[in-house]
Amino acid sequence: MSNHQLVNKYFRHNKKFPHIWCPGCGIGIILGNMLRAIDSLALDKNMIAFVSGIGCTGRAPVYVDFNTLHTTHGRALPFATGLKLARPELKVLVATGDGDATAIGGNHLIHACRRNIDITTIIFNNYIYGMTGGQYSPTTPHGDKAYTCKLGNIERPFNISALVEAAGATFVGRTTSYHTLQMQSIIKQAILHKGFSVVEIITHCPTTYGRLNHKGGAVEMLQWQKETAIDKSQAEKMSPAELEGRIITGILLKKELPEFCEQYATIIEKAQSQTRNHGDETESN
Ligand SMILES: Cc1ncc(C[n+]2csc(CCOP(=O)(O)OP(=O)(O)O)c2C)c(N)n1
Ligand code: SF4
Repeated sequence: MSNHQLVNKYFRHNKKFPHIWCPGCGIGIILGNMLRAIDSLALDKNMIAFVSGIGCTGRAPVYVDFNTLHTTHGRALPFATGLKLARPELKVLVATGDGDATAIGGNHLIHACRRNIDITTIIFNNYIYGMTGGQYSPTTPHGDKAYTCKLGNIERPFNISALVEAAGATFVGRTTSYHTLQMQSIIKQAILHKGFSVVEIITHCPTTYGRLNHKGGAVEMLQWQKETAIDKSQAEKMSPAELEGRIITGILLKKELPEFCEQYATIIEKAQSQTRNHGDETESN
């Protein structure tokens, strides 16, 4: 599909543009490739619900023509959980920044993982709070600068993919905004996975993180992603020392476990049959 066709088919181009993102921001690259993944799966737009919290990333659903929910900071997953339970036939997708997902929303993230609810969560990890001007987030690398740690971050960052795996996610993928074909492929497989799937995408915020850490502009930051990422299949042959500072990409985990909405449906059935049996007993007495 050409870019022109993609815009006409999926964007609310007549209503919601211009968008708020800075020139060179990685968020648009991710959104475009997410739409390409969805298009290649030939999913019905009306059967998709796209949910977000707040942040530059949180604006993504505003611009696209799905069922969309732009909610409160850190709370995309509780909204998405309620929606999925009420309408399990919908494909529910979540877009969330690293701050939204792992700081204010961290508790919701780990519990969604543990429940294995059939939601695909795409975490746009740009290592900083973009929207509010560059405060550090739980993924800001140790020693790097943000406006709230101008002399260098003394906290150790979360490894998002390891965190969600430990919390019980049944599909975990990681890629970068440079690796667009890999990104499409991982997002497709995450959407098709039955259970809680997380795709962590390392992306660039040239305006705050890039500027403060002298990373250059968007081109240099993409170049860094290209040089730093290493596919899982190659990484498996390397030593921990060789992997120091590298971003391991690919599908990091995929396993089948009972899904939350399906289990919830069996509980509803049990409760209803108990009520019916109890009613029968009462009538026969
Ligand atoms: C309850 C609440 N606390 C704080 C804020 C302010 N706030 C808005 S976006 C944001 C952080 C955004 O960073 P991130 O989630 O990493 O997304 P990005 O903007 O980088 O895409 C914060 C702290 C808010 N809107 N609501
Ligand atoms: S502040 Fe950063 S994350 Fe937000 S739109 Fe600008 S470049 Fe993108």
